[in-house]
Amino acid sequence: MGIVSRGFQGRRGGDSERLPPGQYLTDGFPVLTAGPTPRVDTGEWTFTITTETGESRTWSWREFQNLPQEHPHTDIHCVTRWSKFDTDWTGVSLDTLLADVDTSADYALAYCYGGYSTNLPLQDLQEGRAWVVHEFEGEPLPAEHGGPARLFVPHLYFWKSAKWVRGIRLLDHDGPGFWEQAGYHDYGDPWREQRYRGD
Ligand SMILES: Nc1nc2c(c(=O)[nH]1)N[C@H]1C(S)=C(S)[C@@H](COP(=O)(O)O)O[C@H]1N2
Ligand SMILES: [Mo]
Repeated sequence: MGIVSRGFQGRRGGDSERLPPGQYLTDGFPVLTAGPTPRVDTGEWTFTITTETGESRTWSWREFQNLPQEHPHTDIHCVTRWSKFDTDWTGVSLDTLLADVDTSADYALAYCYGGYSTNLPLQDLQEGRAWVVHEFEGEPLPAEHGGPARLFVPHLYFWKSAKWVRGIRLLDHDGPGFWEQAGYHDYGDPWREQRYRGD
C-alpha cells in the first residue's frame, strides 16, 4: 500500500485497479439508512463545529451557501460492497469550515439530524479530503441521500459520510459513532478492507 491513494492511479490500470478489494461496481445509487429519513428544512438547518474547549461556530444555510463552493468528483465505496465511480458533488471543504477554528484536537465526531453519528481522525477531514455537500450531479441533494447536506469523505467507506449532518465535535479522545459501536471498523479504509472491528 503506497502513500498515494490508489483511487488516483486507477484509470491507467482500468476498472479493476480502481475497485477496492471485495467491492463490485454499480451504476445505481443505493440508499442505506438506519431508521427513518429526517426531513430538514433549509430555513431551520444549521451546521456547528464545536471544539474540545467548548467553543463553537455555527453557519446558517445562507451563510453556508455563501462560502466558497467546490466540486469534488470521485468514486465512492460502501461497506456493503457496492462502489460507484465518477460521482459529482457540490459543497464546502472542511478546510474552509475549519479555517478559523482554533483547535488542537485529534478526533472528530460528526452528528446528524435523526441521531446518527460517526467518528474520524480530524486529519481525515482536512487536506482537501472532506466536504459538506448539498448537490449531487448538479441537483439539490435528495433527502434520502442526506439532503439538505451531508458529510462527504470519499476516501473512507461511505458510512463515514454522515447524511443530514448537523455538526462536528472536535475531541481529544476517539470514541465510536453509530456503526462503530455496532462493530464496524473504527477507521474504515476501503483499500485495506477495514469493514469490521478487528479487520
Ligand atoms: N445520518 C445517517 N447517515 C448515514 C447513514 C445513516 O443511516 N444515517 N448510513 C451510512 C451508510 S451505512 C452509508 S453506506 C451511506 C449511504 O449513503 P446513501 O444512502 O446516499 O447511498 O450513508 C451513511 N450515512
Ligand atoms: Mo453502509
